[in-house]
Amino acid sequence: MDIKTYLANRRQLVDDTLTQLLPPPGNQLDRHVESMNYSLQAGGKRVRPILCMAAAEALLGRELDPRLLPVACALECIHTYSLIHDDLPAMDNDALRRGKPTNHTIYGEAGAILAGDGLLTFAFELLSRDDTPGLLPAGGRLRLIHLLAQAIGPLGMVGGQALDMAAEDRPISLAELQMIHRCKTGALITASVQTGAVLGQASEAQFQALTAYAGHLGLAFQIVDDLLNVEGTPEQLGKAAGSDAHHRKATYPALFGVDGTRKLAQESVQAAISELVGFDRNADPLRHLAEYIYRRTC
Ligand code: GRG
Repeated sequence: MDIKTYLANRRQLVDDTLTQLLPPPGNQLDRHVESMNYSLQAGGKRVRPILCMAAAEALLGRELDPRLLPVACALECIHTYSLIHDDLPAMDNDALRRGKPTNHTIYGEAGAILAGDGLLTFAFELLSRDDTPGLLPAGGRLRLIHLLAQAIGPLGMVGGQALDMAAEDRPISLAELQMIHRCKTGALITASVQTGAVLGQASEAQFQALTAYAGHLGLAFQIVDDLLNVEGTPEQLGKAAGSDAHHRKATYPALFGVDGTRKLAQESVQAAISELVGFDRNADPLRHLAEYIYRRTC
């Protein structure tokens, strides 16, 4: 399969659906909705919604059911909220994201906090909309909401961010680094695949295999992110390179060197793909996505 065409097609579907789903302009809340939309449409790769769709396709076949799209888009809303808040002066204090001024530099700090809050809450509105009868068995929506809330809450993404902030400017162990990554980045990636698995009505064994795939993939994603921070150009990254070293952050390249880190990323990708051994050709997008994440340059 041609992964580039697949990704471009899925990305377009996410972009179009997000535009349709966001509240329409035309009232006093325009500026708030504009600030949410500014970051949502700033050129993200849409990795999380695409993982959700690809996991569902691995189970249901390659004809995408459009009823899945609002759930996939909810994942992108959550991801975008996390980036807006991560960039705030009280957190990473970044002026650029995806090559564009960060949300707070345009809409102010309060506007950016509210854009993040709006996106997070809107995601759960999308997830709980019960306008697609027959998409999920009874209790399926509640399971989706529970999975995601757990992944991004105090023991997931938010907790990981808190650990990361507390670890700044002090040496940390590999175990601490792994814990931060598993919570901060890995939990939402895993939940994206699990959401697709629930939508695809996975058996327990399939759910476990897809969860294991996502665990390895999340690790590869973070390791590659660390490598890009060392080796990427500002044009590729959409922000200044080398920020991890500048903030003296513990990273994989700092612990294992660039070559050792690349090898670890490759091993994680292979481990992810090997978890899919029980799946047929319908899981090819998931296999190619793992390779794509290893080779990505932004
Ligand atoms: C503020 C609650 C809160 C959480 C923030 C995810 C996160 C937690 C912060 C982002 C910090 C960061 C750069 C982590 C590395 C991995 C990562 C999430 C990269 C950005 O994701 P991509 O590459 O971004 O999917 P695009 O721009 O393509 O959407």
